[in-house]
Amino acid sequence: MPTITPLDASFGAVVTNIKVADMDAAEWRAVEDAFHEYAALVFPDQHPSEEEQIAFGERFGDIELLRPDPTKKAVPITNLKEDGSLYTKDEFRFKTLRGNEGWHTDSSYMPLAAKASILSAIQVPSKGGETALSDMRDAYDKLDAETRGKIEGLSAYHSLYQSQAKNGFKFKTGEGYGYHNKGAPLRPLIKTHPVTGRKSLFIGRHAYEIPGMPRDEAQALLDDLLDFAVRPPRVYTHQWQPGDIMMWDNRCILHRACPYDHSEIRIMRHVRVAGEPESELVETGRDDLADDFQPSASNR
Ligand SMILES: O=C(O)CCC(=O)C(=O)O
Ligand SMILES: [Fe+2]
Repeated sequence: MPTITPLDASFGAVVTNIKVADMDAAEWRAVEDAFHEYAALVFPDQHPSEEEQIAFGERFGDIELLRPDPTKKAVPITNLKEDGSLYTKDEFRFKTLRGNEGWHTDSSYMPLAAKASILSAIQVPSKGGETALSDMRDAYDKLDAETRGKIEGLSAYHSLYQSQAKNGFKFKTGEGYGYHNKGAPLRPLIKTHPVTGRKSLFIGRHAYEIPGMPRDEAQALLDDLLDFAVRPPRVYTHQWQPGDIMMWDNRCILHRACPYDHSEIRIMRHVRVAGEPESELVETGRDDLADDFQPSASNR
């Protein structure tokens, strides 16, 4: 049976004495229970093949198909191009990688947000390039009563066009991955976990506008919440070794990639488990994208 060792944080555990590619029913039950309890799990020294990582993901639910190749269930998150060169700063994929360095939760800007993300390390730089996670359950628990009262019942629009534009990476017309042209998803700031019933803050870089509140006031509130949330003991920063797997529950954990020297190669593999429609599918609202976030003929 797996050995489950809690991290020195409000969440997360390291799981050893198990191969995720080869679990019996009892081991799988222990892993799934640990996922719900700890919300993030680290599995050192797994070296999964692409098929094994996908199969592990499929134990948790349907796999979300992602750009750049929506026929693939696993995507490389890497600065290495197929021709062996590295992405340079004007390229679209480079901007996606830099965007990942802001705290976020996956696919919150799509109508169906993600349930879990499973990342494995294939090649890591000599320093930097960690992945940091933060526990939004503990963040919610520790909010002062005034803030809690203030955000009760509020929702925010989530948009990737907006979060990338704010980083100076404005989409070009026809470019991009997201949903905003059909209306941004509107998601409550306080989320109740569909399995555990625990409440958490549902924020991050894609959240940007709160109906009924001036845009700058909403942004200031979201910034303050994020600043409060991503602090110890709610943060864990994973220093990757090739072969590690780390997974997190996107319904209650924020994550971000940490910077590294872009002249070094970093190759990760990502498998994303789709949210269950009962809990992660929301109506897309009628939000209008502000002019400074609109796609344009050229990016700046
Ligand atoms: O590259 C990383 O460390 C994290 C990338 C990311 O945002 C993700 O896997 O969803
Ligand atoms: Fe991500």
